[in-house]
Formats: sequence, C-alpha cells, structure tokens
Amino acid sequence: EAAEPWWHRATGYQIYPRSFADSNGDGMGDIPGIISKLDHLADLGIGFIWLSPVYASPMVDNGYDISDYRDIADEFGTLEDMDRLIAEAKARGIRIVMDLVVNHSSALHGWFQAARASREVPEHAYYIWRDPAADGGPPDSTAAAFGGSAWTYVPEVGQYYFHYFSPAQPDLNWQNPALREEVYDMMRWWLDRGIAGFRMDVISLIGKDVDERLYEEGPYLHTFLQEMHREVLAGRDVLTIGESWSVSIETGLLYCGRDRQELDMVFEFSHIREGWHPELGKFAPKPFDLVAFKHALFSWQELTREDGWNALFLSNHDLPRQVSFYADDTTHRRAAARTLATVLHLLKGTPFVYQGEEIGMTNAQFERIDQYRDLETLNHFQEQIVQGVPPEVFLEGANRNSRDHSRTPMQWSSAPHGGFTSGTPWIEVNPNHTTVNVESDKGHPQSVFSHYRRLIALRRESELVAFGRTEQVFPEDPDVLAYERRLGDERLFVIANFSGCEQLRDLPAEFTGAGHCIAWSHEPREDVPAALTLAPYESFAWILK
Ligand code: ISL
Ligand code: CA
Repeated sequence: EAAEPWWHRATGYQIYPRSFADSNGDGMGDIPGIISKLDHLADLGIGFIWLSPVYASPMVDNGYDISDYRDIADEFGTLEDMDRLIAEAKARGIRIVMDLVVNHSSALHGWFQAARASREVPEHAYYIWRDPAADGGPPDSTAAAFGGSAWTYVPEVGQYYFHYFSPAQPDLNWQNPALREEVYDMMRWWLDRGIAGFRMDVISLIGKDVDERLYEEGPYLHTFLQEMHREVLAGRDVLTIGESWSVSIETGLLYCGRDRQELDMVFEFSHIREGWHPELGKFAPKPFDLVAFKHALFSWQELTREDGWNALFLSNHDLPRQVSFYADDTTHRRAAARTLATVLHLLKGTPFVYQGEEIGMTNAQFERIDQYRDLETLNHFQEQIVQGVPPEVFLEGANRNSRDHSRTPMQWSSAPHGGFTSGTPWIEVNPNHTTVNVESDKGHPQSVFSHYRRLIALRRESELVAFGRTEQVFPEDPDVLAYERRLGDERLFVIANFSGCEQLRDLPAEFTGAGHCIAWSHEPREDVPAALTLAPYESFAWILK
C-alpha cells in the first residue's frame, strides 16, 4: 500500500501575485513581496501555495497569457527570485504548486510569432489554423469567452487562428505531438527546479475538436492527460489539480479516479454556477439558492467516498469574494466568514484558501466602469451596452460577480493602500482596508484568521476530518446547511445558518447530548441541544460524545 499522499492533510493557499504584496513600490505585487509574507502563511498553517502565473507575459489577462514558459515576468522578479521563493517556502514546510496555462499561449510567445509569419515553419502547427469561409469570414460563428469571435485572421498566412479566450491567447494545437512534447519538457524543467505540482488552467479544453465544435471535455482530453501522466508525472511525488468548468458527477472520476493515471483532483464549478443566471450569465446573477448549492456540494462528497478526491473552494481569482456572494459582508461579516470556512474546511477533500479570505475580505463596490481592470468585465460591458443594457444595470451585476473583486490588493494593515504598496496600486484597494486588514483581524476576539488557523490544524491532526464519510442532514432546508462526518465510532456534526435571520431547528436525537465544540462562529457551546437556535450566520461543529 502506497503512503498516504501529503495533500490529504494539507490546505492550499492561492496567491494572485499581482495583488498580494508589492516590494518595490511600482504598484504591482511581486515575488520578493510574497517571500516577505511567508511567515503569515506559515502562521496560518498551510501546506502549499498555488501560485497564479508568474511567467513572462504581456499581461493582457494578468499572466494567463504566457510569452515564455521558462522565464519570470519582469514585474514579478527573476528566476533567481523564484528559486529563492521555493527554498524559503520549503524552509517553512510549504510547497509551491505553479499554474500551468497550456490550453493557449500568449500571441507574443516566440512560437506564435513564428507561426503567424509562415505556414512552412514547424511552429505553425503548434496552433489551430483554418481557412476562411467562402465569404472570407471566420470558419464558424463560435464566440470567444472574453467577447468577439473565437477566430482571428492573419493576412501573412491567409488563415484564421482559434482562440477560446481573447485574440491575445491563441489556443495551442494539442493534436500536434511536437507541441505536446514541448509542454511536457517544460513541465519536467519546473518540477526539477523543486516545485510540488501544477494547477492546470482550463485543462478540460485541451482535447477539443474545433471542426466538430466540441471544446469542453473534447474527444482527446483523457488520452492527452494519460500521456502527460506517463511522460511527466509518473513516479514523482507531486500534486495536480485540473480546472474544469464542464466536469460533472458523470465525468468527475475520469480525471481523478484511482486507476485513471491522470490527475489528483479537479476544481469543479457546479456549486459556483448555481449562483449565475441560466441565460444571461454571470453579469446577471440570480439570488443565491442554498438547496441547489448543497446538492452540488454534497453530490461531490458522495462521488469521492471510495475513489477520487475533492478540491474544496468557494473563492479564487475569477470569483467574487465569498462573504459577499454567499452571505453578508456588512453587519455579520465576521460570523459569515467564519461560518463559510467551517462549512468548507470540515468536508472531505483538500481545501483552498484564496488570499484575503482568511481575514474575510469583501467585494469592492465600484461606481464607474473605469475602476475595473479585468478584460472579461470590460469586454462584456462594451458588448452589453451595444445591446442596450443600461450601464447601471451592468455595473450592478459586475459589482456582484466581476473577477476584479478578488483582485483588489491584499489588505495587510490600515496604512494607505492597505499596506500593499508604497506606490499607486494597479487597481484600487477596497476602502474598507481601514477596518478589514490582517493586523486588526489578528487582534480581534472573533478573528477570522485564528478561525482558519484552527480549521487548518484540525485537518492535519484529525483522521475524522481528513477521511470521515460525509452524510448531509436537512438537504431540503432553504436556510440551514448541516452534515455529519463519521469514521469508525467517531462522529462530527456541523450545522450552519446561511440566512440573516434567526433559525430554530429541532435536531435529530442521534446528534444531541454531550459534545465537544471544535469550531464556532460566535461563541462555543459544549452540548448539542434538542432545539437549537442559530443567530444570523451562526455555525457550530461538534465532535459527538
Ligand atoms: O471566470 C470565468 C467564468 O466566466 C471565466 O472567465 C474564466 O476565465 C474561465 O473560467 C477560465 O479561467 C481560467 O482561464 C482563463 C483565465 O482568464 C482565468 O483567470 C483562469 O482561471 C484563461 O486562461
Ligand atoms: Ca512590485
């Protein structure tokens, strides 16, 4: 029997480098800034960092457009800085997982520069080209995720190239074996440098068949993932997490099942998509529906009972701040932040904390479109205005769901710009940094940070938290989320109020009586009462006696 993988007990922490800590006053976070904050992360108790891209990039999509996979962006530092980060993190027991963005490169990558100049060079086949339609227009009507057509014409070669995202992000042609070998070689190069694995950006797109207009989970996906495993991952003690916007209960174990030799876990978004409008999308969110959310969350707990593994998250650099989206970021902010953490961190899987979540950071409320930076928000604004959507209506949606909420600078202190930079930040800091910041949170009796530290320690120390079987309680309850974890005779009961009103529930007799409270939002209580009154966003987790 192989040793238990290290990530079964570890918690991950996502850093969005541009917004984490700026060491030189240019308004942009950087690697030396990250190094200066490693003690904060060690104190939190995390096992590894997922570092959003730091590679060389023109930054059209903040680094998700890579122009050199073997170099670091100037604004973030140098390869030496990266080596120092790996070493300094290691000295604190923290591993580094890098982002792997290989569905597409930047249009400024040397490969694409060669590819767009001539059909005769080998690099041409690293990208996806098609002839114009009969009328000279694009080969088909597919729209790009960030607006406009998914096809852009290059007169030099008389062809269109495919880009699922922006024109600055041409899709790599995974059908080409030489391209695949380039990617594998680059992955080995980084692993040999001492990193502990990869978070794989939109990996579910690499098996696409553009002629059939099959993009997500295309016909070649699992063949390529298995090849990548054989060529790069087999025999190495590394962690791989695939991002997939299309994975479902039906396909989940194809990525991370024990016998698949593909990935260790996937970021799946069914619980996130629950909060989007079915036709109008993320910029017209629908009211949060707890029952649907619970269904998504717990069906994945069930799926991974015997095989596979969960990646647990509510926030990342593409999503709004979780207290604002799922709960309340005003009166009940602290309780809500602690409750969301309890609910997520006591499930089975590997939890991820997104920077600032550990102090309950909230969405920004921008008043003008020019305060936004993200190309997705800006492009969709242009498109929707043309379609007649009033600007204030779009802004309302963006203020709830834009990707920029998670990208405002990390709030370290009440100093100007939250102590993030001594210069002018690339995006405005949230004005609430004067009260919501690391320094003030750590001193507060209801500290969000201490709560996270406790939960992260529980996963390291408790077999029950790490491996217990999850069973949902009250699945149809529209305001309360509850579940049980069980391992042998040990049982854990978690209950959380997801509403801004008091909630009274009669608890099933099997849960009531003596308990040991291991996590709470307001004040601990040791017994589990037959009739429990929960204050707004109140939660408890008890080990049952
Ligand atoms: O957040 C999203 C849902 O609308 C998408 O815009 C998101 O970009 C997409 O889900 C994939 O995300 C990943 O790939 C993108 C990059 O912009 C995101 O930051 C990244 O997480 C392209 O590389
Ligand atoms: Ca900087």
